[in-house]
Amino acid sequence: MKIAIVCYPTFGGSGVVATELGIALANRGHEVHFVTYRQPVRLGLLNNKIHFHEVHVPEYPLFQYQPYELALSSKLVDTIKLYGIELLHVHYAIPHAYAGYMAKQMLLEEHIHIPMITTLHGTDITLVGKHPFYKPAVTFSINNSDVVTSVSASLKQQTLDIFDIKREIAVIPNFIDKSKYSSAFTDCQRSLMAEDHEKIITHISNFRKVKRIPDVIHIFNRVQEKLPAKLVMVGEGPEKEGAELLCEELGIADKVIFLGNSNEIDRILCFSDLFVLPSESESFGLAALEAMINKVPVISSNAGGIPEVNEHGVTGFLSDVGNVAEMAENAIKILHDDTVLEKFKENAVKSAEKFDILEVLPLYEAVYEKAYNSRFDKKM
Ligand code: GMT
Repeated sequence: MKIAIVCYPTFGGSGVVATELGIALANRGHEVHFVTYRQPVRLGLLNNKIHFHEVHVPEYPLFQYQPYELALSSKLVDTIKLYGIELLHVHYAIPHAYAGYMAKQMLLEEHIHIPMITTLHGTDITLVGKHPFYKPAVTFSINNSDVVTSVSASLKQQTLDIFDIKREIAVIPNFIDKSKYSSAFTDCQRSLMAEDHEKIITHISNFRKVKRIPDVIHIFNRVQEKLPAKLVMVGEGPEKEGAELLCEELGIADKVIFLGNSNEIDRILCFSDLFVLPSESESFGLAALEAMINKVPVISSNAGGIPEVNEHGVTGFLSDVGNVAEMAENAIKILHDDTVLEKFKENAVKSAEKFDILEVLPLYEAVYEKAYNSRFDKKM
């Protein structure tokens, strides 16, 4: 099948999922066309099965805001016609589902029926999408998608609670590719980050408020009072500077390493002992799943879809949002004894394997087929 994928090309989870999905689809023989404003960060070499089409938004002084949706829907129309694309999969409702719907309508004028799958990722619903300024447009584009999927049962429920949804929502969880990890690294180069006797705690995110970055620092601060440890902070975002200051204030700056954005997540997770994700809201927590497949247990909040990924007492521990004292205690519970740590590591990887791409890809292929076969129906 020829599939166009629209996503954010950045380090955020939705872009990562869309990119990895596209690569997996191409490996299965589909022809995949990414349509976005920059080549997605996780997308490596392009080939005859993976194409990238850049959306250009020319600056025009009259516009205070450049019309990206307009440029995207025009680019979609052109790409779909030029390459004979059969199906459109948009990741993140805003503004991709809206632009996709406009492209669909323009193509219909030319008797081209292109089914659209919309995948909801989280903040497009729980933070941005529910804002009254966007809500009518988001509701409209969800209800006018041919198939809607959400990355967790929790996100599905939140979508139904917040919006007036008249469509079925299929839950298709995020995934990892376990074959990539079985032989990943023989030497993690742990010594570059910490002394042998120190434990390594890692946090990876886009450093937005919703990630509760100060909680990560406070949890680490409590842990390092009890056992020798380093904290590795990966990512960039508005909360980073405050986090650096907080480390100074707490006198732990020499134990915290801020790495910025990285394309070497697996290498970093390879030398990590524990992953911390205390988010205020999290539809799934792909970062936690990526940690788990790299044998890293997770200390997290119990927000949103995290409990669908991190199993309490098995792959790590869950606590109420903001309960840093309990999160620190649980972290110490895991880290203080190497036998306990080893058990949690084994459980983490075993549990993550349930989200292997081989299990999840057929779910997407099934909804693609359903959408494609009913493309002439008025409303599926
Ligand atoms: O976590 C973010 O802020 C980025 C955001 C995105 O849309 O890229 O991530 C969301 O989608 C990911 C992939 O489906 C999920 O794993 C994250 O949990 C979700 N983030 C939130 O719900 C806050």
